[in-house]
Amino acid sequence: MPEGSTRAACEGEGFVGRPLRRREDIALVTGRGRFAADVPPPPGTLVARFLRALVGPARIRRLDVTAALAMPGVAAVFTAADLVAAAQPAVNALFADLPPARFAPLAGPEVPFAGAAVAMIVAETEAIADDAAEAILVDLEPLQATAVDRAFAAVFGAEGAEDPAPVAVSATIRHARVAPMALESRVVLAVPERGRLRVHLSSQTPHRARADLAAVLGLDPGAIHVAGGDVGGSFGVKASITPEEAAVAMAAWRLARPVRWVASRSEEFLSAPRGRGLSVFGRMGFDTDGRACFLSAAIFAPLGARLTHSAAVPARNAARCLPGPYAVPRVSARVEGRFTPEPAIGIYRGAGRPEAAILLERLMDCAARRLGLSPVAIRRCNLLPPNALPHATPTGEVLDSGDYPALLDRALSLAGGEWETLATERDARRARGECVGLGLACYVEPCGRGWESARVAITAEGRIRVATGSTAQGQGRATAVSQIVADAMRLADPAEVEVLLHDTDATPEGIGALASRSTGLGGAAVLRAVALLEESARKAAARLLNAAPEDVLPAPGGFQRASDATDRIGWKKLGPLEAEARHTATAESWSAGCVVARVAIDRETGLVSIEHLAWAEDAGTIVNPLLAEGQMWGGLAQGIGEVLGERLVTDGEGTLLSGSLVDYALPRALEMPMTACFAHPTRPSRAANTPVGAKGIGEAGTIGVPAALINAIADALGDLPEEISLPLTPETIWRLARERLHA
Ligand code: SMO
Repeated sequence: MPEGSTRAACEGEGFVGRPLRRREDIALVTGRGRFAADVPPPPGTLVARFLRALVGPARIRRLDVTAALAMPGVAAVFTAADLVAAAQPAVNALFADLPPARFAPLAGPEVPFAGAAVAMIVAETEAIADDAAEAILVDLEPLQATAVDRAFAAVFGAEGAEDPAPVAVSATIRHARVAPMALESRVVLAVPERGRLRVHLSSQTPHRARADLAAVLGLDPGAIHVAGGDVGGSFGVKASITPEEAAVAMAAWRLARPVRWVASRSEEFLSAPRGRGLSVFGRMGFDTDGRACFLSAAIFAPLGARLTHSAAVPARNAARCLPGPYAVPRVSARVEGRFTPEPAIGIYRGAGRPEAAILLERLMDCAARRLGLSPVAIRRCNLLPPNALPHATPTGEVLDSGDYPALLDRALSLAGGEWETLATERDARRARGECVGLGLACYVEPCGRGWESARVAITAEGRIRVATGSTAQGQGRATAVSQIVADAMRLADPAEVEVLLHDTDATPEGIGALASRSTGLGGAAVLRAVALLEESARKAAARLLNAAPEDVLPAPGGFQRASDATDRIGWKKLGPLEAEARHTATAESWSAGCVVARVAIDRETGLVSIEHLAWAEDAGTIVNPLLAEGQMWGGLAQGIGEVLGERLVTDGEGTLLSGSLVDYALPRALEMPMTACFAHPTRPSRAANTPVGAKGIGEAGTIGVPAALINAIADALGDLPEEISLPLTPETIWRLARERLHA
């Protein structure tokens, strides 16, 4: 295994800042996790199976389910006309006049893409459902993919930012569509009971799922219970419900029987929401000493055949994250999103931030080369200094805090020295015939918009119970929450805190585990709830201590009489008490970082090995350095996948060619860096939008790491063409190496 190292920031007196082991892990590594597929189906549960169109876009000429319906053990067969959404799930209205979601539980009579479900069989067993699917007669007439509809268009910054400049450079990056690869596939178990529908669902947004299911089923949200459990990764793909999930819930409600569906990996490839796919064009002007004077960009986002809740987010983030950590006086970024004949394309770890960072960092390197500056020199010349923050960017954002030049220095020192030293070592290896490269990237990462909720209770039995709508998708949220609560309540051990997540009946309304917001905003809601609880607890303590409330002070584990520190009472004796609070962030916080990558390329095979990654990241207060490091490893793995291998490939007829893990090049352990060093600043820039001080870190690995890697590959090859398509597969690199290095 590659080695990582982390140095904890802000270790204080309490539990926040300490590398506590994840309370989640013992159950997870001993097979006692409780994912949606682990929930025992009640007796009489039916299984759902989808029949999918083999071609698309298409029109259904004929769909005959009579034979399937007549088979023993088949409870129902539904087609599009049987399952019509009562209302459309909400789409985040980030742009004016966004069209409706175009959400249909089953496709028909038009089939928007190959792989869309055209019928759903609900049967007693899997085997019966499989046989019934074989018995369905479907005749599809392939349609030409016609002109695609525009869903939104907007301009960030001031139009016409381009001026004559002594030096102007351009870059085009075409991002592949990728499969956000959660280990746990989509799973639904829908159980009608006592006039309500209990839905076990693998989701990162349980309350949104409740609202969306209620809309689609035409029910009151109170009639839906999205029930709790572990979630095995989401990465954006589980941030709003998919047609299949809605279809299963509808079937259970209609039939008044529990229905269960566990998506196969193939179904995830064929129909789950996808990530990336953006095409990004940029042009940037510089004066002769390397100072940026303008940046103009155009960002095109394919959206698939329907809109996910956050469909507009990647394009919007890609635009508003420009011009990154740099001072650029004039910026304009045009964005456009279009419907396309394929599964929905939505948010995926980073969601537009990687696209912005990769574009900027390519442009910076191109300009440096043109001007004869080092990659470090051109960045030092343009990075916003700490005293310039908060800084209002030309695209309308406010970078709140951070020390970007210090992050650059820190990453260089982790990499082994000044750029010139690293370059000298590189050149010595080149002289020996090796193909090696160094790459640098600086980036910013917006986090934590909106609100979160929490409820803190002391039960009659003396248990301390925290429930938050800010859920988890595997990050270790319960561990982080218990640390925050233990400090706020002066507890001796975070294990005293029970944490409830991911259950719409057991937690107050929340947004969920996404957008690098959950520790900061969810933690803030928890702190507010604890503060409210403290008030009522103090009154209860006064009664029990026979003291006036003003004569009662906080003490370790509870309260004490001001005049006599030995006269104490613990929290657990004060129940039952309960407090609930919401935290609404008035602004966003911006994490930032810098990555230095060193790669070696095998000219014979085009294989890239990542020899070393040095990564300095400022994510504000680090609640738990182990959790932070886990997020950095996970993010960088996905960032590496995106640069070196991941790509959904379809043939000219829309048939998926990379529909399995044999053909889809997910990064493996061997592709991970040989060594990686992580550092957090000794004085992190606390987030101003939450009393926790935590910014986001979960998406950082997909932002800075890919940009640094691409620059390192460019350096190894002498340069990259102005237009590149990701991923840079071994074949691409082999061809480039032959062209550029006359091998
Ligand atoms: S792309 Mo994320 O789960 O906000």
